[in-house]
Amino acid sequence: MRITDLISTQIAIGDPPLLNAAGLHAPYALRIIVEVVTDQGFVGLSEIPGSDRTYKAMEELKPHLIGMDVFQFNAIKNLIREKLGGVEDSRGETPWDQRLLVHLFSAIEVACLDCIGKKLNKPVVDLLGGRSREKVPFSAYLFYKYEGAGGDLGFEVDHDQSGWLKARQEEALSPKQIVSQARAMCEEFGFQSIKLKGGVKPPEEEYECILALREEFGPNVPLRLDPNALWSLKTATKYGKKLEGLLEYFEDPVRGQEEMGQLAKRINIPLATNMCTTSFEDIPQSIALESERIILSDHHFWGGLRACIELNRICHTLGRGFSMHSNSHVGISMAAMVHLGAAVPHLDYALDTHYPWQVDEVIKGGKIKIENGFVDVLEGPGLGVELDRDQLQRLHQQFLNSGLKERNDEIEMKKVDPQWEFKLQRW
Ligand code: GKR
Ligand code: MG
Repeated sequence: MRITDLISTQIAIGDPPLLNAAGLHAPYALRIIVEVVTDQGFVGLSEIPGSDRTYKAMEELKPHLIGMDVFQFNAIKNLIREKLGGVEDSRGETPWDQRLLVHLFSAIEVACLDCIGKKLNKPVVDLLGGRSREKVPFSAYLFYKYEGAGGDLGFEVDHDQSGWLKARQEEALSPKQIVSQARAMCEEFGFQSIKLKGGVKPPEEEYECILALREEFGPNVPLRLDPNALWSLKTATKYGKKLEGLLEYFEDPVRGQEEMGQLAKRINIPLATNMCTTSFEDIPQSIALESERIILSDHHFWGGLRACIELNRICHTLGRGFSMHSNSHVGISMAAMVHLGAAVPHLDYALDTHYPWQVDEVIKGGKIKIENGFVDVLEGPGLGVELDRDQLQRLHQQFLNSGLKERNDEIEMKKVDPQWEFKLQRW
C-alpha cells in the first residue's frame, strides 16, 4: 500500500491561560493534523505539536515520502534521517520537547498504522500486540491559571457555561482554588489520581497545595507534582523530604539526569521524568545514575507507538515504571494514546492528559469520553476516529487568524508581566 499524498494542516485549538515553568499558555495551542493518503483509498490520520518549522519540514519530506510503502517503517525512518538528519535538533530547555525528527517520524508512523488498521479492518491496538486491558486510566492534570477560557475569549469567561466548562475558566492561584479545580475536574471525568503542574509558585506554596489536595481527597487518591526542573537540588531535597508519604511520584523536580540521580538518593519518593530521559540513547546513563524510577513515555517524541512498546519492555526489564506524558491536544492524539495505553503489557500509573482543558475537537462525534477516569479502547478500524472536515477547516482558519507560528510561553507571560523571564532554575 503506497503513499500517494501527504496532507498536513496546521490548526489552533483554544487553550485557557494555564501557567507553567516556561510562562503562560497562549490563547491557542498549535497542532498539525497529518493525513497519509494511499493508492488503495485508505487515509491514515495523526496529530503532532504544531510549529512553522515542523510544518515546513513535513512539506519538505512530502515528495520523498510519496511512493513509499506504509509498511516500511524502517525505510521511512531512514529517509527522514537522510533528508533532515543534518538539522539542529535538540529538545531544548522548555517543559515540552522541541525535537523535529522524532515528531515527524511519529506523525508518519501513526498515520501509516491507521492506514494499515483500516486495510486489515483491525484497531491499532491489535497492530501493537493486542489488548492488555479493556480501558485505559488517566489522571487529572491541574494547572495554576489566570481567569479565562482561552481561544477567542482569552482572559475573559463565557458566563453561559456550567459544571467543568465553567470551572475550567476560573482563576486558580491559591490552594483553595486549586482544590476546587480538582473537585470540578474529578467530578466531571471521575479521575482517581491527580497531578499538579508546578514550577509556577514558590515551592512552599506548591507544597501547601499538595497538602490541601491531600486533605480534600484523602490518602487513596495518588498525587503528583511536576515543577518541570525549576527547583535547585537543595530546594528539591528540602521539599522532597516534606512531601514523602504525600506523593505517588515527583516529576522532574530538578534539571538533568545527574541532579535527578543525586536527589533520588536523598529523598524517599519515586522520581519520574519526561525531561531528562527522553530517548533510547539516554537510557544507559539513566541506569548508571539511577536518575528516575518512572519514565513518562510520549509517542510524539519517543518516535512513535511501536517505539513506546519497546520502551515499555525496557522499563519493565530494568525495573522502571512506565506511564505517559501529554501536551495540549485533540482527539487524534487521544486515540493514539489510548491504543498505546491499552497495548502496553506493563502500565503502572494513570496517564497524563491535557484533554479536559481543550474544548475544540477535530474528530467526528465530538470529544472522546473519559468516564470514571478511564477511556474505553476504541474499536477501530485503525485509530477508530474520523476527521470532521468542517471542524478541521474552522480550526485551520483559527490558526491563520491567531498569527501564532510556534509555542512560546515566555512571550505570552511577558504580555502580562513584561519583567518576567524564563530561568533554568528559579528556586
Ligand atoms: O502544557 O504547560 C504545559 C506542560 O508544562 C507541558 O508543556 C509539559 O510538557 O505536561 C508536560 C510535562 O509533564 O512536563
Ligand atoms: Mg512533566
